[in-house]
Amino acid sequence: MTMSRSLRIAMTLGVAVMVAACSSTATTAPAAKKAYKDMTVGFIQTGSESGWRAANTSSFKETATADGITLKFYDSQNKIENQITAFNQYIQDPAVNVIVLAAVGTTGYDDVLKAAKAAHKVVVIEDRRIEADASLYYTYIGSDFIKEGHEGEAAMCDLLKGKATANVIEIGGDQAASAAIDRHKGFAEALPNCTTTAMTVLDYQNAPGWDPVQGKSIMEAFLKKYTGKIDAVMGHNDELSIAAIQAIDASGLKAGKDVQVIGFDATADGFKYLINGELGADIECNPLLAPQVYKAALDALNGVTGQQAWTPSQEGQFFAAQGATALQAILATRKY
Ligand code: GYE
Repeated sequence: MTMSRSLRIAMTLGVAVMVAACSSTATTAPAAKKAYKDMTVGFIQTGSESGWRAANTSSFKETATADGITLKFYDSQNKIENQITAFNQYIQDPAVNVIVLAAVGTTGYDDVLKAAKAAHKVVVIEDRRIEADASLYYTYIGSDFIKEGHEGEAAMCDLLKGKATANVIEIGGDQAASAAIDRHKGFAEALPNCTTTAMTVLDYQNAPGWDPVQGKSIMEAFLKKYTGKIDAVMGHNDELSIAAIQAIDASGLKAGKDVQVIGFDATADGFKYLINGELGADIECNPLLAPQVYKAALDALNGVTGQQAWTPSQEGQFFAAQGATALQAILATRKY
């Protein structure tokens, strides 16, 4: 029995239409949701310049182990050029699907950020802000250093109560770092807020790489240059404040009595000097950022959009005036 040619054509067309119909409505199975075990993170750390940095590094290593994340760690020795090298390394690495940057500086990252984006690598900025278009990375999780500067000024104002005028020395962190740039800016812009003491920043110098040894030499030089004129010191982190305290004590003055000192980070070492009264105030900066950073990276891998450009860290302040017992009790609860 022979089937008419037109009938065969009609049936073939019919089948084709059905197949097409099936394939168009057959939605492609949604990509399986990624989990932490699917993340390989290239983490570009600044270096190992402070107690805060050590706590930040531990947060990333310990959380990666706990969550089953593969972590490739890079210590940039506080050099921006090393961070660019690491970026290119991770961009070339097919296993790496997430790059996390703790930035040594604020600029110079645009090209590698664009290259990472073109290579479909998720990039999350942690700890320090950078000057790059937010479209070049998924999100930034880190502290409001300007606000910390404001809090430092308020703490210093309180410590200097009773003095009509006061000269402040500022020992800065690395001049390229947003943490140093913004703490300096925040402190300076808040000075007029102190109505009880007219505070003046007598002099300011940065310690390259946040090096406390250089911080101590800077303070020693200022103590010679401004003998009898220094009322207070603002160190940009605990190590630099402690270095200043050591130089003050070595000069025959007493930190916490003749010269008021404040710091930033509130690490265990900072608490030690709060407890002995030589450090008058310590503005906390939270290093335990890994859980938030990894969560954001996983969201990015799973195509979550509408994320905030910046998630400021939650932080507090601590004062010698709280007393040794209370500070000891707080210190006992802290991880770093
Ligand atoms: O204050 C300092 C570290 O970026 C918040 O960097 C961080 C700073 C911190 O070297 O101790």
